[in-house]
Amino acid sequence: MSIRTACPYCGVGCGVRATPDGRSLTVEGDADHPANLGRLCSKGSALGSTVGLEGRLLHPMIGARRASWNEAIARVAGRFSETIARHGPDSVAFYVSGQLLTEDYYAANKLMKGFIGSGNIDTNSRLCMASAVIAHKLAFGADLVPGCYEDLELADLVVFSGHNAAWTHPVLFRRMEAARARGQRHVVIDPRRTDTAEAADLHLALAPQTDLRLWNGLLADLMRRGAVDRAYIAAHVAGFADVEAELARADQSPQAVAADCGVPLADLETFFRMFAETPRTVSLFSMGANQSAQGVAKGSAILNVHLATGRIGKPGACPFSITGQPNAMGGRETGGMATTLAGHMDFDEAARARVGRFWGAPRVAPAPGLKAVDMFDAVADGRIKAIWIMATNPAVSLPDASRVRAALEACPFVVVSDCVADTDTLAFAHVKLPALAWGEKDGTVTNSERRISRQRPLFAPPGEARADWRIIADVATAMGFGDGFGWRNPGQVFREWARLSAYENTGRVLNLGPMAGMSPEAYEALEPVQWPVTAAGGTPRLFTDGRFQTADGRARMVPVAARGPAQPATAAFPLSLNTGRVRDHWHTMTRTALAPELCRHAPEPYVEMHPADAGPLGIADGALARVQTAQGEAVALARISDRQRRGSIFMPMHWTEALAPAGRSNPLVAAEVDPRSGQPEFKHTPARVRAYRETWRGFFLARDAWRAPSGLDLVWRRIPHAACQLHEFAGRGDERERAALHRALAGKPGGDVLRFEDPGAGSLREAWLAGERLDRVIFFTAAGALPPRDWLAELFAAESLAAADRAALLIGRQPGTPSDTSAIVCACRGVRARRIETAIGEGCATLDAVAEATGAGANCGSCRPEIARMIGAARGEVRHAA
Ligand SMILES: Nc1nc2c(c(=O)[nH]1)N[C@H]1C(S)=C(S)[C@@H](COP(=O)(O)OP(=O)(O)OC[C@H]3O[C@@H](n4cnc5c(=O)[nH]c(N)nc54)[C@H](O)[C@@H]3O)O[C@H]1N2
Ligand SMILES: Nc1nc2c(c(=O)[nH]1)N[C@H]1C(S)=C(S)[C@@H](COP(=O)(O)OP(=O)(O)OC[C@H]3O[C@@H](n4cnc5c(=O)[nH]c(N)nc54)[C@H](O)[C@@H]3O)O[C@H]1N2
Ligand code: SF4
Ligand SMILES: [Mo]
Repeated sequence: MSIRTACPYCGVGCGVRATPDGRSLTVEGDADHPANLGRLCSKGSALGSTVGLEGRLLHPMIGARRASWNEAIARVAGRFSETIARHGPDSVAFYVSGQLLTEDYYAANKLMKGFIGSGNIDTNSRLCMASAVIAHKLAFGADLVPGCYEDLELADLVVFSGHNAAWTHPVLFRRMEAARARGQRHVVIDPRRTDTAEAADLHLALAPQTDLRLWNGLLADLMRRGAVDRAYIAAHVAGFADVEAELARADQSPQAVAADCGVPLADLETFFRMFAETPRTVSLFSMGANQSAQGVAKGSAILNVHLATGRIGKPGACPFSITGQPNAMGGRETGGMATTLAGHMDFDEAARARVGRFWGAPRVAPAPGLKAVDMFDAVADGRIKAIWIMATNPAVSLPDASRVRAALEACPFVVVSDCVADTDTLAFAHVKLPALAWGEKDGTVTNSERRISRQRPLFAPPGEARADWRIIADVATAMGFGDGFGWRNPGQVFREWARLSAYENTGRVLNLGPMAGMSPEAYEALEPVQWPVTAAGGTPRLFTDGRFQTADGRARMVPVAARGPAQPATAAFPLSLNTGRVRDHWHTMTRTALAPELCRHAPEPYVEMHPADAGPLGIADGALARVQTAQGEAVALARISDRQRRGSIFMPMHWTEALAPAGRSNPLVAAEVDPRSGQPEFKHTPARVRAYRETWRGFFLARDAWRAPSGLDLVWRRIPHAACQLHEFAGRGDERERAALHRALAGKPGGDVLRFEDPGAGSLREAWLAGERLDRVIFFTAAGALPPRDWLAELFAAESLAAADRAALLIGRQPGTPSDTSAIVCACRGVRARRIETAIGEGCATLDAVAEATGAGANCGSCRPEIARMIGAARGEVRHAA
């Protein structure tokens, strides 16, 4: 029987129909869910591969030993209470996550801000949405996302501002691709030519951090053309004159703007004209806007343009800050951010009194708490002495990650709630608390369009894992706050939250009032609904009447001036390091690395750079490169591509100590933040690149995951395969290092060993057998070539090794015709680039023809933009040749 639930990954919030069978699962898109109407992307489609119990944290741990829940709860409550008693409420903190459910978020916020009495609860949404939140508050009076997904289909023009939707919100992108086939046009503003840009009508590859200049220039141009909506402004907007005056301070001519943004004048003028002529315009903005030391201003500049043209609250017209995590929005609603109290209320006296009354809270936090980066600074300098981290991996994902690790190392008391047993952050935990994972959790999430959906349990709780809200309530009770935390199920938490949203609500748009009286059965059966919820149901679009949540009902335009990045490039660090996401991985890979099919598209850490930057450095495509900043160094595979803007390099954020210790991006990223939102400038850190120049390299295949042997200077990357783990390595040492590595990997002798050594070439091939099965393989070489890994990886699936394979192992060459080792483009069907190129060469000229011939792109469609690019490239070549 299938159960309707919601995908745990991105903020699209797709509905999933899941059919559990024991501990396994088949999934399909929920055709009745309004977010996806049956579609799923590569990550959603692979959910079934991620729900096994291997690697799960299933019991509480104190230090290295297993503990009972009673003991673990008592320890956490005791240490928090003692710390508060001795050093005050602000000496403790919670760092939480947009991957918690609304019920969890509500409970955590209530405990910290109502009962402990500190504002020190912040969420990883600080790294993600904080700038947009402030921009919304400034413009609309509250953190309100005006539009809905339907607007993305009704729009005639969609502007993607720092948003690689093709990879990060694939199902929404599918919906917009369909609209594009009906005539919708796309403009992408991004320094990189992403797959989103590749597919667009116009790509403005602007210089990093010049968005403000661009959006201000657009507004000035709209004013010059008389394309602003004077009637709308007169009726509904304040601050227009101030913005006009601010714009007049700089040269807003298209020539000057194009020069400063580093884009061709003709393209800029095309964009300005398209925007002016298209009333139904949606401007999507994401991390390229938010993750900036001027993130709030970037958001304001976009909102200004929409307010000045009255393109808001209308079908197909709105500014649209898209959320990243499945429940980033839920955290913003309940008060997961240190800067809001709860339910879109701030820390003014009236709100504090109201929330205090509602909660029956003894000591409501008097003021906002520390924002994420400041919070970890306070951990580092000892102001915070106990921290509880839930559902996030800050040792990987915060900027200047080495500093964050040092802070956690020095912190007297670190508690981590997670569902897996081994994350970079758990390594610092004094107490580890096992949380329920997706598929076990029960509650609600809110997606990018304010739509509340149920995540429903598919499996019984494994081991001793507990729901996050319940762990929080248990700790609160042990701290003596039992009265406020006596819930028995998530429905009770939700109803209390809905009641708070409606409590003394005389103008807060965020209102779930009618849901407060829901029966348990109605909560169980809840259909997706968009807040605000009225007796008539949900609300797709806000501000349709031109009234905003300000005292006078008018929206505010906010003057913003263009400026450069927080840290300009220098002679020592001339490049701009940009970081972000790949198509098939989710953040710190604790879940997507469980699905081998999601590890094929981008198997290991890379740094993408323009040929003109790589050439003079002697860095070839596929070579290892060292990326250095003032904060640290990483080593990653160089990808040389003109899709990268000259002077700017890109690294994915995903790799961790567990998977690729040298390939982590965040030890490089400077902790510069937007002064108002506290959001880090993840998209720009001055950097340089050097060739790594390894003296030897190799790989190691084993049935289990291995960490890099300690004490060796290695670049080590683990790549999960279906039947084994591939570990790639390279080093710069001599034969003694090679011998030490060999000793570390060879382990105890025993079983059959196949071995070939060529000391002259510094080469070694060795395979260990356990019975008839292949158990481990090591290959390394100082000079020669290495064989295809996929061939060897597949040998691990065999029950017994054939004689031909044994011989081939020793020769180090795959028998028969060499297999295709080009990159996998289609994760669902495992189709490689070469196969697709061949099909295109044989006459497949459309996406459908390629899908028909190869299967690529026929399932989730996440790879369709890339295949379209390949078709385009092939066409270009033909034209070139002719
Ligand atoms: N596959 C996948 N999807 C995800 C996630 C994931 O981990 N994996 N995570 C989810 C989460 S939490 C989030 S927040 C979203 C993020 O979704 P996106 O915001 O789409 O993702 P990013 O890759 O972080 O950054 C977007 C783009 O900003 C561009 N950019 C960099 N600097 C600038 C600049 O100065 N100006 C402009 N205009 N653009 C710039 C980058 O080149 C990049 O292409 O994705 C969500 N979806
Ligand atoms: N360089 C760079 N860094 C970035 C970004 C970037 O663009 N560039 N983007 C930033 C952004 S936008 C984001 S959102 C962050 C994301 O960064 P993180 O939040 O650190 O990344 P995740 O891997 O999603 O971490 C979630 C953790 O929670 C666990 N978990 C999952 N579900 C549950 C649950 O229900 N309960 C509990 N208790 N645990 C659970 C997972 O196993 C995992 O360990 O990264 C930020 N860091
Ligand atoms: S787009 Fe993909 S990752 Fe995002 S919610 Fe839908 S299926 Fe999940
Ligand atoms: Mo995010």
